[in-house]
Amino acid sequence: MGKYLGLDSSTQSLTGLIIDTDAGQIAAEETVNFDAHFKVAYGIDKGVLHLGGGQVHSAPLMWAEALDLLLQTLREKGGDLSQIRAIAGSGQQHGTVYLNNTAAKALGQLNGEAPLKEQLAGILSRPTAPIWMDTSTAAQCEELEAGVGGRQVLLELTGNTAFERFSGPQIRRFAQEDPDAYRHTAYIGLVSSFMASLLAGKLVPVDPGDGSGTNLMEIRSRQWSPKALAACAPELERKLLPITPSDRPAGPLSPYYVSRYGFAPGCQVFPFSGDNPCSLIGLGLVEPGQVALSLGTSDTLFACMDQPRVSAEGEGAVFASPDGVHYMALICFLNGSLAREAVRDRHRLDWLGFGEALRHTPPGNQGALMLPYFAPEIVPKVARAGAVRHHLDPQDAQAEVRAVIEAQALSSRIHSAWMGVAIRSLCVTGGASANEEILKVFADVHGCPVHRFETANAAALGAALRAWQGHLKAAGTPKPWKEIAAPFAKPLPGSTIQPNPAATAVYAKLIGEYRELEKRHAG
Ligand code: ADP
Ligand code: XUL
Repeated sequence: MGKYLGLDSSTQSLTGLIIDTDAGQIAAEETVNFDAHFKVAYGIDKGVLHLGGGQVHSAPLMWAEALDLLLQTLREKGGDLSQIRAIAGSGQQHGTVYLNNTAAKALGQLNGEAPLKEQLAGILSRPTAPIWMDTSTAAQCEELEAGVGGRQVLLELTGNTAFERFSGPQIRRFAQEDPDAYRHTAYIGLVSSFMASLLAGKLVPVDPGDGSGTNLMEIRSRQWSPKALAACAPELERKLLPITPSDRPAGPLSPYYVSRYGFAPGCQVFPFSGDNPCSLIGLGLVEPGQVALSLGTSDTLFACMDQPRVSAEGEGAVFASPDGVHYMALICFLNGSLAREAVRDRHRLDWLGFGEALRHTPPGNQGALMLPYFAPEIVPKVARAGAVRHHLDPQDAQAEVRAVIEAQALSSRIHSAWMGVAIRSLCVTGGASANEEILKVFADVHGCPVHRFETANAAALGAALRAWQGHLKAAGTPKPWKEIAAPFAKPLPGSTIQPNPAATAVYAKLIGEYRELEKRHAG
């Protein structure tokens, strides 16, 4: 028992969450928002860099700087970090980090006298990292599928068809566009493995949960697929960090953190996983059939599964669960919070006004519909940005608000059919899960209760739970996942939102019309 730290390195922020397993409570939770601290220094907007032509990157050195700032804040506000026994983490999925041959040495020599950013400034062979919002790799997706013998082969091998945001196509594009820099790349890792490496002071492998989001991992053996690596880029087998089980200790925390922030020398570091796989754990989805919704920068709907059921049409993705046994089905919508913000800002509203608009408009929006493609969409695949309005007055702020939320909820229902899981309830997390009016629409469209939790950051909580589980297992006193999740991943009493049957009936009729509209415009 003791305290465990979970970190979530997401698109717009870095969060640290400490659990106290003796008290069965969250002991501290702090967030560093990237734009609030680093907007000018790194030229970011909402955590990312738009480089043109669909390329969306972020800055690994900014994440390192954020880690120093977060740990300083946690020490100031969260108390004595020497009580933390182990740390695990979560990273935005699919993003790739490219390191040169000085990286391992620099990580191993971190010295508590100077910040990470100063000591690690020279380790990148590519200064920025392409992330999940990048849509520039359509050609590489086709090439990767063809290279392994076709789309169906890649699907069977890795559980996924090729996606523009997945790491494999991103690596291939880099190798093609900048072969010199690719040649000088000694190691390629993910956002998750990069953050874990900063903590362990050495290169930490990739976990299978996040490895699944590369198009390069055999989904059943949870190992890199030699066939996919060969089809992706030269010498990738040598450059790509290996895969390790999610609960195998990566090593002790680097002395850097002991001297700078007062951690105990024996504090263990566990591999980081993807943010969605960690949310799966943080919401207690450790048995098949349970379904969750994350309303973060992206909106994702996901479920725990026994077997890696695949989405042949490319509607969804399949990842290995970091519980080491199960799988997760996931649908990712790019137009999540940023689409909600686009409507909010267009009509000069705040979140309170946004909620008011939902309260004052009827389910079904009197026939007004929107396809909320403020940016290119992942599901359904929409290559070019452009919101579509159908019987919707663009000047009618209230109708616009309802239209964007109904579209998101209807789309999540339409595109979840392939998962083959009956949605009887939805566990929610992510920044927008604070908005009750938004959740009511999701409850009505899915016709099921929506459960809320103490923290809206299930990814960081899941990471902390993974640290606890890994630490117990390494000590020879393992605990079943159900018992690990139970004290923390439980809905807040009295917070469940029930569907309104009349509204559910309206949406049951509307769904066909929405599907038709989508078919006319997607592609
Ligand atoms: P990520 O982990 O992807 O970086 P978060 O889960 O932290 O994202 O969610 C951040 C988003 O939450 C912001 O972009 C913002 O739009 C949204 N958000 C925060 N509060 C509210 C609210 N009250 N209503 C709707 N959306 C909100
Ligand atoms: C999932 C996905 C996003 C990122 C960022 O496939 O691309 O949800 O993990 O949160």
